[in-house]
Amino acid sequence: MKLTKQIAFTALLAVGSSSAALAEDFIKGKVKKIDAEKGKVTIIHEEIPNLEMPAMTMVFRTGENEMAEKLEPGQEIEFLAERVNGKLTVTKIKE
Ligand SMILES: [Cu+2]
Repeated sequence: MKLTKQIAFTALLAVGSSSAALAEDFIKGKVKKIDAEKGKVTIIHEEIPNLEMPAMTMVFRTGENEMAEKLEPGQEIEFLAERVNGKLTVTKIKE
């Protein structure tokens, strides 16, 4: 009985920590500048562990142009970034 509870608890912990890791994949940033025509956005971002990048201000490509159209300078966002064809790209913005 005690062992069963222990296993169940460990399983819960495993589920909890994997979803926490997913949540952490979102990077906090602030939009500085948008160039919707070129599909580029300048973001003041926090550290990006999956890209091994420290906090900085830089230009990202946007996956889709509608994404850039929804952004405004000064907007605080949480986003996902990946290297797409060698270019750093915002792939998702948390709504
Ligand atoms: Cu950067």
